[in-house]
Order: sequence, then C-alpha cells, then structure tokens
Amino acid sequence: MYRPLGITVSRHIMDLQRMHPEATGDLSGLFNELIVAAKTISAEVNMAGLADVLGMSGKTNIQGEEVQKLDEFSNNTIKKRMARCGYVCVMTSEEEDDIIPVSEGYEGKYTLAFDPLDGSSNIDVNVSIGTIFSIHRRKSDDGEPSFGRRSTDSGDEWQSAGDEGGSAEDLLQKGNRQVAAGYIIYGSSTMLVFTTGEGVHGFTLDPSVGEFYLSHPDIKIPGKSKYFSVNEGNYTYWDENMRCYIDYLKEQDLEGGRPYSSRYIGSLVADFHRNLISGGIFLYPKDNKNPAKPSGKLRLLYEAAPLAFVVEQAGGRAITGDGRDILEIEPQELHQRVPLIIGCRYDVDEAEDFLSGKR
Ligand code: AHM
Ligand code: MG
Repeated sequence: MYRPLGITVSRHIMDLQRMHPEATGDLSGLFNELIVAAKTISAEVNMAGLADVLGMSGKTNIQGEEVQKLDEFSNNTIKKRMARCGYVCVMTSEEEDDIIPVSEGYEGKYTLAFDPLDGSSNIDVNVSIGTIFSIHRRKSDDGEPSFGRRSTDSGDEWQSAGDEGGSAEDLLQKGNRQVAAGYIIYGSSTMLVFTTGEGVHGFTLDPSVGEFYLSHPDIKIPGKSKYFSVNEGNYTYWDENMRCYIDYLKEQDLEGGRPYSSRYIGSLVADFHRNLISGGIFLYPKDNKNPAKPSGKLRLLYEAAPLAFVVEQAGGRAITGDGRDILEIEPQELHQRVPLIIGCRYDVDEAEDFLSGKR
C-alpha cells in the first residue's frame, strides 16, 4: 500500500491551521465533514458495478428499500453532513434548482457549492467520476480569520455575521474570493485534491484503513503540454476561431511539439486531473449546438470556478475564451454556464490568442 509520507489529510489540515494562529478551526471542521462524505460516496461508487449482481439496482433493493441513484445518493450524503455541521450557512448543488438551506441553529460562516457526482453518465461504463466543491465565506461574515486565502477584492461589503441562514447572494461570489476548492476523483484509486490558496495537494485514500494520505504534495502543472482534451464531435458547432485552434494543434510542427495527442474521457474531473498531473489543455467552448446553452455546458460555481482556483494555484490558467478569466466572473445565477478553457499556462495563452482572433 502506498503511504509515502504517512501524512493524513486531517494532519495536513491541522498543520495548515497551525500556520494561522488566528484561525478558528471552522474551515478545518468543514473539511473534516466533507472528507467523511467523500469516503461514504467512494464506498458507494465502488459498489456500483456490483449493484446488478447483488440485485440492488432498480427501484428497490432486496430489503424492499428504495435504492437511490448514485448522483442522488452523493447529493444527499453531502447535504445531510453539511446541514448540521455548523460551519456552512447555505449550499448549492448541481442536483438542485434552489439554494439548500442548513438546519436552523447550525448556520456557519461558509458557503458550499458542489457538483456531487460529475460525469455520472459514465458510472455504468466504469469510467472515473468525481465530486467538485467550492467554499466561500458568506458575504455577511465579519471576516473572522481562518486559514484559506483571503480575498484580494476590497472587503467593504463584509458585515457582521448573524445567526441567519445564508442566501443566494452569499453563493454568488467571484471565484477569486474562494477560500478553498477542490475535487475527489473516484478512479483506480480515490483521491482528494484541494487548495486553500497555499498550493495544491493531493491525497490518496487507503481503503484498508479509511484514511487519505498525502501522495502528491505541492502539485505543479507542466508549463506546456502535448495533449488536448475536447469533444471534437462538436467541431461543426464551433466558431471559426475555435476550429482554427484545434486544426493548428493537429498540424505537424515537430519543433513546436505538434501535432498534439488527443485525450478526452468526457468526465470533467478525470480529464482535468490527468491534465493537472501530466499536462494538457481542456476545452469546453461556447458553441451553437443548443441555443438554450450559448455559453457552453459547464457550470461556473461548482465546475469551472473551483477547478480554475486549483489550476491557478498549480501554475496553470483558466479562461472563457471571450476575454475573461474564470476567477474574475461575477456570477449572476446559481447554475450559470460558462465556456471553459483550462490547463497549462502556455497552452491556455495560445488558445486565447486564437479564440480572440489574434492568430
Ligand atoms: P454532468 O454534470 O451532467 O455530468 O455533465 C458534465 C460533464 C463533464 O464531466 C464533462 O466534461 C462534460 O459533461 C462532457 O460533455 P460532452 O459529453 O458534451 O462532451
Ligand atoms: Mg457536472
């Protein structure tokens, strides 16, 4: 079993907290709850392939209980853990239209946006899937310190914290105000990768003891890559600039390291994770496939923004391709979609030049 440094995620979080003597411990508490949720989901995901064999698929299991779909299960697991943990005031999830309030009397100072099981259409074919999360301080927090990056914006809208639940306003904050973000990937092993603004660290779950161990300290994405990840089936729906960029990546230029190889799983966390570790650029650009989704497919609050925070902390970059950095976008609605171009800095810069028509 792989336990290179023997540092558990709980110890790592306590070490981070210790570096900030002013911290109250709330963010550490929140993380600990999230980690329990992640282990619960991981155990369930690992059983997914056995569901049919054990007669657990369909509407009811052998005990006659209703069986939840994995994405519902993941959503409920996170919701229930967080609603009474005392560290969160409001949540939003890809699975729910409206904000998710927490239990009365348990209102904390953070907000949580999450995609409980991204790529869940891949469950049946045993492809890696993941949970993505993004944590902000509520707008009405008094700024009580804890570890986690403080905003670089002016803090003038921060007011004194009350004991009331949070609102959509608290969730609709720019990515550059995140205090922490990351994902759990349920793959050949389960990994937790996150940042609190002090680098990106990866932890691998040892299922035999139920602990996440630090396996990838201070992850840095390569500066330039030779892989691109995009759903090329959408080529016909892209604008001319986007087509030119992908054509360019496929041209032969041995000195420039082209053609690039293509790697696309169709499961964001898995595609992102591979690119983070091995280098690559992932693109889900705007297209004209569906007039109802002119901004592409992926969601700002719980897909694009958290991964953008992670990639920037690892030395990479994330943009929309229409002149905006993902972390700079002021969200207008909970389930807002954005085009996402994310990965190695050199490649994202180059994509930006193509998409803006400079090249
Ligand atoms: P989901 O949130 O409904 O699971 O959809 C998001 C997924 C991402 O994981 C992935 O990057 C993308 O959709 C793939 O979309 P497509 O099948 O259009 O290439
Ligand atoms: Mg999703």
